[in-house]
Amino acid sequence: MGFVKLEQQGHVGIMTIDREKALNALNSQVLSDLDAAIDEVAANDDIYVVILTGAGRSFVAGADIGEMKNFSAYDGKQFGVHGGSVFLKLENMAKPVIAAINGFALGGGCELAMSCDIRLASEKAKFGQPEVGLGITPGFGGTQRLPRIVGISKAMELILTAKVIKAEEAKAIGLVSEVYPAEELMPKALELANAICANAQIAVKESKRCIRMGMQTDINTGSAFEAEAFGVCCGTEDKNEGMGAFLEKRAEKHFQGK
Ligand code: CO8
Repeated sequence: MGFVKLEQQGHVGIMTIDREKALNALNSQVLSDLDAAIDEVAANDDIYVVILTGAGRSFVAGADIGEMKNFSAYDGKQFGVHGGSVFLKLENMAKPVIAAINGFALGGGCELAMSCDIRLASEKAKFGQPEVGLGITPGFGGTQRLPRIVGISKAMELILTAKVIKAEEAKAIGLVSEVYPAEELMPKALELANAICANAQIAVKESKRCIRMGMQTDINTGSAFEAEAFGVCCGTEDKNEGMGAFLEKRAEKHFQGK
């Protein structure tokens, strides 16, 4: 995992894309390293929540233009399938993923951020889908996730103009939840991650699953997922602990993920 560093703070796993000299641009190797890192954090039961960030002044400045320049039509499709599958794996991971967007989130970088569950940005972050200016379409989910997140009109505007927007505008259109001064971004991301870690993890995972599945289906089917998840949680010891703490007027709770 040469281009993706992993560290753990408490129950929080921090994945850092680290290809600083190319502003963390995603080439095939970075995608494979990210894939392996996702497998590792997903398999680690001691990690409840994941933070994804970039090394240096960039989150991810896009897919690697040098690598893509010589792609044939076949190569382009394969690259799209590779990146798309890694991003789907991230999105579908049972545990929540917070993007701490420290700088450029362009093209594949914006698409990567959109595959995360919660997006926090530094004031220095910049967002955009510059692909049509390079003669290509977004290829790692931008045409699919951006309209789901910001609505069709804004997504069309951003993708068809290829314009780059600042963090505050990204917040105004709902692309990120919060914007912080650069030095506060990681402390705030950790604070948010730890707030999630403090809750019952089966309920956290079931909630994520319901939201993710619900966004792709009709309300009747989604409500059925939710009822099923609620039933799963009602059978857990954590539900007894959480409700017991409330009824006993006890502040501390000891969830065990069971
Ligand atoms: N790919 C490759 N190298 C890059 C990339 C990139 N996306 N972005 C930056 N770099 C490299 C630069 O080439 C430069 O390398 P070197 O020092 O060897 O010349 C180094 O990073 C530093 O970059 P700059 O000198 O340009 O730094 P600046 O601060 O002047 O500019 C920018 C920063 C504005 C971020 C600028 O680098 C830039 O515009 N980068 C490209 C942004 C972009 O267009 N991204 C979208 C790429 S397309 C894409 O992501 C498609 C995703 C889906 C593909 C699916 C295919 C199927």
